[in-house]
Amino acid sequence: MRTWLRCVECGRVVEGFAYRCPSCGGLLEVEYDRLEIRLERGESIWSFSGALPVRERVSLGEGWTPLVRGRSGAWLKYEGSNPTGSFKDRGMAVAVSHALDLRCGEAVCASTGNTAASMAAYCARAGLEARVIVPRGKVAPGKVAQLVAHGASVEEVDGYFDDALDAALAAARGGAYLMNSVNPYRLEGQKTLAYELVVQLGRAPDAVVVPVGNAGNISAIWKGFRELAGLGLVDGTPRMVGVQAAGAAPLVRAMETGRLDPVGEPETVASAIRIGRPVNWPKAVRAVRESGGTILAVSDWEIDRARLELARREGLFVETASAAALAGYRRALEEGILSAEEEAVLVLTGSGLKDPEVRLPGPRPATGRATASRRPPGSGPPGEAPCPPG
Ligand code: AN7
Repeated sequence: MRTWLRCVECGRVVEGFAYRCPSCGGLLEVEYDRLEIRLERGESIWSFSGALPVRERVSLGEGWTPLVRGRSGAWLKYEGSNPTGSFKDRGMAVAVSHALDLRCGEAVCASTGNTAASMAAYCARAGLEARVIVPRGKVAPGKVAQLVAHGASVEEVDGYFDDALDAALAAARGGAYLMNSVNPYRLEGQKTLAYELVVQLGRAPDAVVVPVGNAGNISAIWKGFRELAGLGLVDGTPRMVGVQAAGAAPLVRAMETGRLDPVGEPETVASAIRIGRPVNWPKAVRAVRESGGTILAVSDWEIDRARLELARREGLFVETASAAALAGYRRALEEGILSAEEEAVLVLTGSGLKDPEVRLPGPRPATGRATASRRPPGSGPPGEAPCPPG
């Protein structure tokens, strides 16, 4: 298999490794002369090695996570059962393998927690130095414990994820291998979620609903479906529905304007997606447009409530950001963006054990329901009680 990088903005082909297009600074994407995607069950993402651009194969058994039919009617893809408890392991297995291919000894990332936890574990496994940069006081405690346990060196910056990313980019210019999702190799690992869904369902779903922070995952999953469609392995492709927290939702406007106005001080209880300047926004906008999907913003109240609903009605304890998928699905049904007849998959991106503070939301605040009057009777969440009935 031969691979190269192509700029998603100007189309320039880049041989060798880069994080950005040398001509225009655009994001890069991995391309292949020949993709081989074996649509059958496997033990890890490496069952798709014919579509992964590396020689080394570092693995902790990532991927092949459960797909559970929810009582809500939607399918629940539970990424919390990856080795470090989030979807990041798919990408990290490939990116750490690539770092080994390149003989890099040190990896760096900025993170709201999960990228760092995953990187720390995979670097421990592969014998690489792990250096993580996180926003001070804004990382869930389970993720901090993972960093300490796996022996990563941790640097805290005052500010937000976006400030930490600037510091990580500087470290990468100094020669460290950058594990953030601006790295196109990492996203190759994450595209395997699309392949898995097609194996698990026997077809592509009608919609995939994904919590969005830096917008790498929604872009990666869409690339997976595009590849399957290009090979004639699926009949149709799903609409990609991204969900942001209302206090950190720059992509909602970017979809309309075609440019990104960063949110300077992003605020949300969903610390994993508290990101004001999503680096992959051009890829995400393309994924949503090509797929006929949308980006929604949901309130913190809706996220907290969805998290409880997942725990109490579905039996799945997910981290706060992951609950945005269900909150967004509910909103999409309310607004008529999706119908209950459509087959939707909610990507539950991480485990609740990382983020053990459980908030019991009170009555819906007046500002928490932008579309109350438009909700058809009976289509919304069950009742307005603080906790959904069990
Ligand atoms: C649970 O770990 O950005 O849109 O630094 O941890 O691909 O960024 C985490 C992101 C969703 C959003 N759900 O994914 C990080 C980080 C969970 C997450 C997202 C994250 P992207």
